[in-house]
Amino acid sequence: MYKNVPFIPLAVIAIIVAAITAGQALLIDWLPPADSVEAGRTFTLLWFLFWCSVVFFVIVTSVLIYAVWKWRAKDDDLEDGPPTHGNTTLEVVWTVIPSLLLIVVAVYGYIVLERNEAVAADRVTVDVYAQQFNWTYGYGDAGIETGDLVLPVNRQAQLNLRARDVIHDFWVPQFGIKGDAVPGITHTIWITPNKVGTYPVVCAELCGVGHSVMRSKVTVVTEQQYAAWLAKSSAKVKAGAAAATAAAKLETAPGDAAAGKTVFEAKCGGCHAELGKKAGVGPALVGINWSDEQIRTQVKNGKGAMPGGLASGTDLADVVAYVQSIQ
Ligand code: HEC
Ligand SMILES: [Cu+2]
Repeated sequence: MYKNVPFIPLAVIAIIVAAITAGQALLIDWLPPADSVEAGRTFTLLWFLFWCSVVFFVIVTSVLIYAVWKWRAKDDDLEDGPPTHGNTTLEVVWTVIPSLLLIVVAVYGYIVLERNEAVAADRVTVDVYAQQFNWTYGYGDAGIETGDLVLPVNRQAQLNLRARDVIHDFWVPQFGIKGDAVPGITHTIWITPNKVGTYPVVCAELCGVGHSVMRSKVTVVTEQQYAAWLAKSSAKVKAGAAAATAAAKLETAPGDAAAGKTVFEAKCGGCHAELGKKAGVGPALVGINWSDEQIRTQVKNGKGAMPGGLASGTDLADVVAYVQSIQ
């Protein structure tokens, strides 16, 4: 039955096609190194699909090339070809094999997805905020907000992706996982980095003129380094909050009008003439009848031609007391 099959020319063509195809696959670095557990699984699935495709591509292409070359019509041959009837065995074979393969691929793909999305109990949870054109990372419980992501190695990270304006896409090529950040939706992805190092975070969704520079980095560190970083950062957050509270306390404490007069001369007198009693660049401040809070806000934020931030802390409390003293 196989007497008429031209095995040798087919084999020669197949070897050439296979060499070209496999060469393309092996000589070019198509994928980044798989530096997360999930990337390992996904990339292996990808290569499995790829090599299955190579096998069928080589078979089909070899037969096609041979047939086109061997049975091409002569120049003066205008006849229709002889009628042929289908080959039932062949048709059954080429239906059954792809069907089986499809089932294998579906099951394999399902297993990879199931494992990649299995949530670990000891995972680290980070809120990722995307905004034209930067990334911010929030470590909820610790109150930390950073511009660069820090993750412990060999521990699952759950990233809750959110967008503050338009659609963005969180992508670390080496982690093999991508996730859209969509306004109004929290989209969750899970990544288990398994190698210490620094990787780029890329926005993979065209999000505006600054899209190409919407990058930050993720640093994967050891569990001890992570704990130390977390402790240090949250201490900094607490110190910052304490300092802000202390400063706010100073600002709102009852001020000293005499000391405020000195501050006023130095900081305000240039625009509010005669120590605020006459109009200059700014209006006269006598008889405005503002509350302390209103004056404080005016000095902190400024308005129109008056710049903000001219006084803070005790100076601010004192200057407010001075303005009240000339009412
Ligand atoms: C660069 C000039 C300039 C300096 C310096 C300046 N002011 Fe003013 N200030 C203005 C102008 C102009 C306005 C009017 C702003 C507006 O309403 O558009 C104003 C408005 C005010 C008002 C509100 C008065 C009203 O009736 O609207 C207060 C209170 C005031 N200044 C307090 C101060 C104090 C206190 C300082 C010093 C810490 C200060 N200003 C420094 C220019 C200045
Ligand atoms: Cu973006």
